[in-house]
Amino acid sequence: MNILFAVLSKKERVKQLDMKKERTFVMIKPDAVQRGLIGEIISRFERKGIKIVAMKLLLVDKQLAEKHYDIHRGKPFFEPTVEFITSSPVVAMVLEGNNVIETVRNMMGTTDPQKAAIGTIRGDFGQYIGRNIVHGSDSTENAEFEIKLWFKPEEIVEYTRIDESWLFE
Ligand code: IDP
Ligand code: MG
Repeated sequence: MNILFAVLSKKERVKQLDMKKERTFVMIKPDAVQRGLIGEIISRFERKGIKIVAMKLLLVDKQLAEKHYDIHRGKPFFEPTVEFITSSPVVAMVLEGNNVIETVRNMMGTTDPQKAAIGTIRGDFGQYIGRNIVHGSDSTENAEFEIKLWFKPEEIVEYTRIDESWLFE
C-alpha cells in the first residue's frame, strides 16, 4: 500500500478502488435444485465473500416466469424456458457485494454451459443451454427490475457480516 493511499479516508479509498456496492438477483434453476446443487452453488457465493440478503425456495407460476423473461418474448426459446422454470422449484436470492452483478455473471459463466469456462458454475455443472443451472441479472437496470419482481422490500434483510472487515480495508 502506498503512503498516499494509507492517508486517504475510507470513503476516498473506496472511491480509488472503484468499489461499488450493488445488489443482484440470482435464481438457482429447477435442474440444479433437482440435481442437489443448491448447497454447492450457494457455497461458491458465500466463499467469494458475497452476502445473501434475501432467499426463498418457491414454485414459480407462469405469470412470474413470463414477466421475468419478458425481454425474450418472441424468441424461439421463450416458451420452453418459461415451461422449464415453472416445472419444479427454484431458489431465488438477492446477493449484495462490491460489483456483485459482474462478479456473479463471471462466476456463472457464459449462457451455454458447453462453452462456459471450467471453473464457472455453468462450465462445471451444465452441458446444455436449456438447462443452464443458474440465472443472474446482467445489468443494474435488470437487477433492480428482477429484485422488485421477485421480492417484497420486507423480505430483504440489511445486516453486517462478520468477515466484511477481512474482505476489505
Ligand atoms: P443468460 O441467462 O446468460 O442471461 P439469456 O440470453 O438472457 O442468457 O437467456 C435467458 C435464458 O434463456 C438462458 O439462461 C437459457 O435458460 C435460455 N436460453 C437462451 N438461449 C437459449 C437457446 O438458444 N436455447 C435454449 N434456451 C436458451
Ligand atoms: Mg439474461
